[in-house]
Amino acid sequence: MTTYAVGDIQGCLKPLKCLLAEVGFNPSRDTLWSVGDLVNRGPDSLETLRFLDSLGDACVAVLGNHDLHLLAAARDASRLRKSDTLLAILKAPDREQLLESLRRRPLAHYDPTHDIIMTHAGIPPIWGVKETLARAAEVEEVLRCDERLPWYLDEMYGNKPDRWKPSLKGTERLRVITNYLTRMRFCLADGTLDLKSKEGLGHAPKGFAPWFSFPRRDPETQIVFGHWAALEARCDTPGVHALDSGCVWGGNMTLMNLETGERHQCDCAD
Ligand SMILES: [Mn+2]
Repeated sequence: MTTYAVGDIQGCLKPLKCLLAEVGFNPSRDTLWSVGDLVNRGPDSLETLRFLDSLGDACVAVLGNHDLHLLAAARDASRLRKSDTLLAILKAPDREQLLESLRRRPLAHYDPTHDIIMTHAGIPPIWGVKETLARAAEVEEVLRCDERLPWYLDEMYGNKPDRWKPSLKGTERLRVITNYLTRMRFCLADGTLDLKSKEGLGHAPKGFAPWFSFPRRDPETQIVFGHWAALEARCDTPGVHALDSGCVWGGNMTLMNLETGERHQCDCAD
């Protein structure tokens, strides 16, 4: 009965399986959390989705920006970029099944037993756990709605608005929630986002700081996140666990035992 969390997989199925074998992961007993970005850029995105689906309830994955991009590319293939490695999924005989399962995954997952919350990019300093889950649920509802999903996938891209306000409505509201939970790195104390810089801690735009450097609304609750490969899975803020060690960029994949905090890394090439 162990819960493990893994960093961004991005289609790197081999190192994932290597880590699961190393810890003796058993889906009938253990649970695997994934911080999202299950697919893209790596070699085995299709098989990664099939594998995670095969784990059923033993896998809890939140959506990352690449997962949302896959949903958008499935609706309109002209959105595919040169660097995307999503075609095999789009051509797969089971694509509808895989996409259905993906769009039902959450943007935030909270486990009260462990008092740990997981999102792909993190939690802005202006939100506690309760608000994060409520805002995530607004986007999740749209992703699961046949009528509204195509509309939102058309409207989702963009960096504006760059700050949450409770009065936001429609596209602006959903987009800023999505950006906080799936794309954030640097922000201001009031939640204003900078979505341009992708570098490490030393490269904060003037006046900005990493989202986890601000006081937290729920300091007791631990946070698990990925997305920021330049951190190399290191974060000095107590209770905040960075798990993306840039496997798809030639780095390691990181798996963490959420009960003991023990970390395992695998760099086996695909
Ligand atoms: Mn990401």
